[in-house]
Amino acid sequence: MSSTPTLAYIGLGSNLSEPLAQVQAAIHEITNITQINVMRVSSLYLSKPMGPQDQGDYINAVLALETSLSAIKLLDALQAIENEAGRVRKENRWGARVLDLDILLFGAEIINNPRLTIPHYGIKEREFVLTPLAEIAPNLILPGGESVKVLSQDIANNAMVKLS
Ligand code: ROI
Repeated sequence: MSSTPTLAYIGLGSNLSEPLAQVQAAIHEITNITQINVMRVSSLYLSKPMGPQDQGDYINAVLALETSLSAIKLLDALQAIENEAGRVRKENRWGARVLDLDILLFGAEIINNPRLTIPHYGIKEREFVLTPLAEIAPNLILPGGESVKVLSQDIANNAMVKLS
């Protein structure tokens, strides 16, 4: 018996230890997971840090995947990739990080538990999430009814650069 896979969106970010290579390697690792089919990958973007400014610029991207995993199992798989990359959990919430993999959306699910808040609380306010998300899913409507394309057109511009 196989159930319908869930379409999920993942935000990727890094500003330590060769951020570009970190994000590219993470995309590769996610693609290699048996229960995951990566459907679309956005361009990579160079973004100014949100939060304290005494940290390097970030590489950000968003990808769309289909998976038979539950949201928590997907989180486990993504955290294993973060840990492998040398991510130290407990590190400053607003500080530099080797690799951040956030589940932005998981189908139409709304999840609020200590490990997982979905939709991700930052989607609507973060240019480095909205712009790549709108690139790969312009017609997406958030569970709250907002259009990703409209949100991305309205978000304040913070000198983000699209690479390649
Ligand atoms: N700033 C940018 N530009 N990109 C990120 O991925 C990012 N991630 C974070 C904080 C520290 C909020 N700032 C960020 O966790």
